[in-house]
Amino acid sequence: MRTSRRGFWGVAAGLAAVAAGVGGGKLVAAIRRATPGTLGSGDVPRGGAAHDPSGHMGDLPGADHAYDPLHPGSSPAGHGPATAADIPQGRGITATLTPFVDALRVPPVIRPQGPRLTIELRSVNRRLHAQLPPTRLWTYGGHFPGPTIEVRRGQRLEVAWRNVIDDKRVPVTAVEVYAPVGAEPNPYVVPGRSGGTPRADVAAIPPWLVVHLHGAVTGAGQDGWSENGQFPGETQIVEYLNHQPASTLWYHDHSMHVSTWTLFAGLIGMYLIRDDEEDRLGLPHGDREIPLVITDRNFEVDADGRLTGRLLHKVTYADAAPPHITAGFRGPYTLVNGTIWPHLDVAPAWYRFRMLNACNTRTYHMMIIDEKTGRPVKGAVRQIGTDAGLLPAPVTVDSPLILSPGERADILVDFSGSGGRRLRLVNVLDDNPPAPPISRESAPGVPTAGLPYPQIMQFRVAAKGKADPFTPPPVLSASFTRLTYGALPTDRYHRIVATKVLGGRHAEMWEMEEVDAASVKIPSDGVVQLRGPDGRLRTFKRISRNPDDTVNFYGELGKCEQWTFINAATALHPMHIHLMRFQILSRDIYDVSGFDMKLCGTTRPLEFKETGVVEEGEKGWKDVVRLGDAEVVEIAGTFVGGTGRYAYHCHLLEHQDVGMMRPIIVFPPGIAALRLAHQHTG
Ligand SMILES: [Cu+2]
Repeated sequence: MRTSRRGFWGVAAGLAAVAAGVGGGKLVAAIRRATPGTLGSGDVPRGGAAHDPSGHMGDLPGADHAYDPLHPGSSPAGHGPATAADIPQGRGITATLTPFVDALRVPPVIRPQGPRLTIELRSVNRRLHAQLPPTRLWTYGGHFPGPTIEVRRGQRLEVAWRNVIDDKRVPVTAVEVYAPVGAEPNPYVVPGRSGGTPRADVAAIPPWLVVHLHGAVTGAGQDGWSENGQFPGETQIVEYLNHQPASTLWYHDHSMHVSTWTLFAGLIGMYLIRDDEEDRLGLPHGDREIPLVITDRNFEVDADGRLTGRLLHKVTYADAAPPHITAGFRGPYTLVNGTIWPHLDVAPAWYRFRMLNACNTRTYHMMIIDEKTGRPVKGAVRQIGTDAGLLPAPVTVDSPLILSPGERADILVDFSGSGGRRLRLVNVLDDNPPAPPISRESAPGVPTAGLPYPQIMQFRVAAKGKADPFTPPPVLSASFTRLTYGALPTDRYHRIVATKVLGGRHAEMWEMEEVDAASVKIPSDGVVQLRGPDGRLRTFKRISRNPDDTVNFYGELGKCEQWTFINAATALHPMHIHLMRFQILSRDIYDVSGFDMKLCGTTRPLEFKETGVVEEGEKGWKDVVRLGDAEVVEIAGTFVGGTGRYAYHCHLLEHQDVGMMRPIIVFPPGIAALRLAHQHTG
C-alpha cells in the first residue's frame, strides 16, 4: 500500500518487515619485473591483444633518472587564466610544478584472447611529472593506473592477481595536522608535512592486498572480500563472468582498514566491458577513446622546500582538543592517468573519454574552458554513460560534470569547433574543509587560495584535421528502463542507512530499523525521527554501528531492493553497493538541525524541506550515489548474477577504513527461506 508519491513513505507499512532487510596454455598476459613498464615479452597476448596507444610503456627504470628540480619544462601556453605558478610565494606555497609539461599517458590495454590472465602487483619507481623525482608506487603490472582490461560481455576471464610487491611497508607518509577554520593557505593545498609527525601505524602497513573489481556482477567468492588479503608470494585467483552490459568498471585494492593508503600508493586500474549494443553505436574508438583516471596527491618536500616525489597523505583536523575528527584527503596536485596536469594532443574531432574519479575523497566539479578567453566551451560535452552502463540518450553537459570518488562518466567531447585552440579541463569545486565547499563556476580555472591549482589537464587541438563524420546517436541504450517508485514490486526489501560524521567519533554508518515511537526513549542515542514529504513522522532505531556488528542485511537473488540513505552530517558520502546496479529514485533536502551530534540522535525530527536535484547524467545505471549534506537519497535495484557475502560502503576511503563499511549477504531464494526458518527468537 502506497500512500504517497514516495515509496519510502508509503510502502514500509505494507511490507511484512522493513529496514533490517529481513522481511525484508593458457594465454597469460603476465607483466613481469624483468622488463619494467612493459608487458613481459613472451607473455604478451598474441593477436595484438595488448597495446599502448600513447607510446608510453609505463614506469621509469627507477631512481637512476637524475632529478633536475630546476628544469622548467615548457611554460603554460596562451594568455588564459593564471596558473599555479602565478600564486604569490608569500602565501606559503613554494614547491610548484609547471602544468601541462607532460603528455597524457594511456595505460596499456589488455584484451585477453584466452580464458586466463596473470597480473602482478609490484612496486615501481615512476616519475609523475617531468619536474618531480621518481615516486615509489604500488601498481598493477607496473603501471599507474594499471593496464586497462577489456572484455566482451559474457567473456569469462580468470585473473591471477599475483602479489610480488617488494616493499615491506606502504610507500606513503601519513600525517595529520591542525588547520582551524579559515587557515590560509589551508595545509591541504601545501606540499610537505606542515609540521605533522608521520603516523607510526600507517608506516607499519604491510603489502597485504586484495583486489576488487568495482561494479562487477560476480559471485561473492570472486568479489575480493576485504578481510582476505594476500601477502607477497601469494596469488588471488578470481573468475569474472562479465555477464553484464557494456560498462566502465575499475579494479582497485580493497584491503580492510588500509585502502586509504594502498589505493593512494597506486593500486587502481580500468576494466571495460563491451557488448553488441555499444558496438552498434559506432562511437569514437582506438586512439579517440581514452580513459581519464583522476586522482589527487601530495608529496613530501626536503629541507630546501623541494618536492621529493615521496607520496604524502596529509589530512587536517579543525578541533584544537582531542578527539580530532580528520577530514578525508585532498591534495594540491591532480593527476590524470598517473601524470600531474598532463596535456593531450587531439584532432578537431569527437573523442570518447571514460572518466573515473579514483581519488580518496576529493569530489570534482569539472568544466572545459578555452585558455584564451577563460570561458567555458559550451555544447561540446555529451554524457553517454554512467557507472554501470549506457544512458538511454546523450545528455548535453554544460554545467559542471560532477564526479565523486568511485563514480564514472562516459563522455563524448566535440573538439571540431576548437581547431587550433588550447582547452583546459578544470575543477571548479573549492573544497577545503572545515569550510563548506564553494563553487568557482563563475570564474572557472582562476586560482584561489582554497583552489590554487584548478587545472586538471590541457587539450591541444590541432588546427586542421580530416572531417569527422561522427554525430552522437540520438538513442544509446534501447534496452534501458528507468526505475520509478510506481514500477517497483511491492514485496521488495527496504533498507535504511544513516550516516554521521561529527559527534566525538569518526565517520559512522548506521543500519536502522523502523520502530513504534512508543517502544523507544525519545530522544536517545541511536534513535532518529524523520518527517518526510507526506508529513508523516517515522521513528528509526540504530541496529548496527560498527563494521563488526552482527549482519542485519540479508538479500535475495533476483529480488528488488530499495535503499534509503539519510545523511545527518556535513559531508558528502559516495555510497557504493557491491554486486547491485541501481538507479536513483529521489534526492531530498532535509532540515537536519534536529540531529544532536553529542547525543547521537534526534531531539527534533529531521524535516523534509525540498526536493533536491538528480542530475540528468545521474539518471542511468549506477553503483555509487552521491549522498550530500543533509540529503535523503533513495535508490532501487536488484541483486542479480551472484550470491554470498558482499559489502556496501562509503567510497571516501578515509571513511570506509574507519567503519563506513558493512556486510550484506545475498542468498538464493530457497536458502533465504531456510535462514528465516532457523532464526531462534524469543
Ligand atoms: Cu563517507
